Amino acid sequence: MKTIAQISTPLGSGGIAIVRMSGDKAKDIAFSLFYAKNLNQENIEPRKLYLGKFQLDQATERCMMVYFKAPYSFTGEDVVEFQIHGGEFLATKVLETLLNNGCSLAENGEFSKRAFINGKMTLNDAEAMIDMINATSDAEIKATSLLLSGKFTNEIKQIQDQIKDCLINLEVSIDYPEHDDEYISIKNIKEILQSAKEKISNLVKTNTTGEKIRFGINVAIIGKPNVGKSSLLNCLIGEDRAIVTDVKGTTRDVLKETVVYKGIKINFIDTAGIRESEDVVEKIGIERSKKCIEQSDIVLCVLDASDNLDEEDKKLISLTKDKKVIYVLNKTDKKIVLNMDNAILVSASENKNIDAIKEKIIELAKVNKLDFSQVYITNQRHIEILKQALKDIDVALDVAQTQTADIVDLETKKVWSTLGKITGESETESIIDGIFSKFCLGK
Ligand SMILES: Nc1nc2c(ncn2[C@@H]2O[C@H](COP(=O)(O)OP(=O)(O)OP(=O)(O)O)[C@@H](O)[C@H]2O)c(=O)[nH]1
Ligand SMILES: [Mg+2]
Repeated sequence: MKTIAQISTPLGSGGIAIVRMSGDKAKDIAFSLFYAKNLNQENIEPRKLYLGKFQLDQATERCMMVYFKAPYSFTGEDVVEFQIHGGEFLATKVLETLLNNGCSLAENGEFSKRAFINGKMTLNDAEAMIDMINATSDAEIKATSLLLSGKFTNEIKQIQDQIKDCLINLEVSIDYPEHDDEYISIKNIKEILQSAKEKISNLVKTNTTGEKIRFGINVAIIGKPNVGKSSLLNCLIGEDRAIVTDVKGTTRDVLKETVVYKGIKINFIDTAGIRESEDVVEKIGIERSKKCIEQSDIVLCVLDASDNLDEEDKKLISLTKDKKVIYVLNKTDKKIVLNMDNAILVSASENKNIDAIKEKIIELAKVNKLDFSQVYITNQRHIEILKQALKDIDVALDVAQTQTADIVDLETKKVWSTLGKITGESETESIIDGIFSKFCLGK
């Protein structure tokens, strides 16, 4: 395979930049360009940093070099990394020099793809790594690191192995009926498929939480005009983001802002105040607010604590009757008139009791006591595969009731290969390419 090279650190200025090579010729190319006193191809020790000079066209760059000997490297091939002075131009120059001396430019994720091909990581590891790189909250990192630890893959692999064992028995009973009993083999397959169905269904259920970990909890802030929704949003995100005025109908469009609270992402959506309106723009905003209610996980229904509930408030409350709702009584710095059980009393203008809202949100979304010793499915591809596996299992169970062994064999194999799209045991070229193309350059 050709020797590839790329800059592995983000482009831009920094303390150091790393340019990496992987492939059979990595060491040869490195020694044709890098010079360190008393160092040669024979006496270089792997995983040790050497200080030396890298020969550029017109100049030399003083830098460090490290060599990883195959198969003990990230890609499983010979790898050489140069740690050079940070700077986009310099890093590009070093890369150019490597390309002029026998390297090919690595595509997105090509280092990781090679690691996969050489058995250094499973497909799942690769995906977990992408998620880790893109993670934006503690919970996401924790859930993803469990994926990287292989716990999830192992669970799936176990199911796959059990299915494989049964399939082997079944095939033996088809080919050598005198050896194994077909009836018993099919009975075993049914049992294994039933237990797989249960395990996979439980994994699928974790996705509700997994999605919240990954994308955040969507919280719509709704209420009549002027109750202080935008003021509340600004307090919740700790920034003056939304326009606040005493004019009713200030907010015309939805505004989404994300905060991380106790490691969990919460997406707050400020909406237009809901009321009967003739104003065309405001009307559109109100329609959007209603849609927001439907799409949110939780609704913050904001009411004015200094005023009694009127018809509009009551209408609003009935709009949210099928949702998880938190009632927030705002403006408690004024004389409090409104009294409501289970409501949270706050004052946006005095920034009072705001965290109580966030606390209630993570409690209602059931993410306040996450158990990170269990797997949460946070990856969309995984969830789709698991759902497909459940469908395949149902078909296989169905044919196991009525059909002959060879058909049972065929349908059960499908379950096995579907699960293989997670463990990498039956993957096709296109899945692999799809996954690795999501990686950044030099990874
Ligand atoms: N006294 C008091 N006034 C507040 C409080 N919160 C908001 N206000 C005031 O109420 C008025 C309306 O505030 P906004 O945050 O714009 O209200 P809104 O619900 O977003 O209004 P629309 O976007 O028009 O629907 C402003 O004059 C705020 O200063 C509060 O806690 N106490
Ligand atoms: Mg507003």
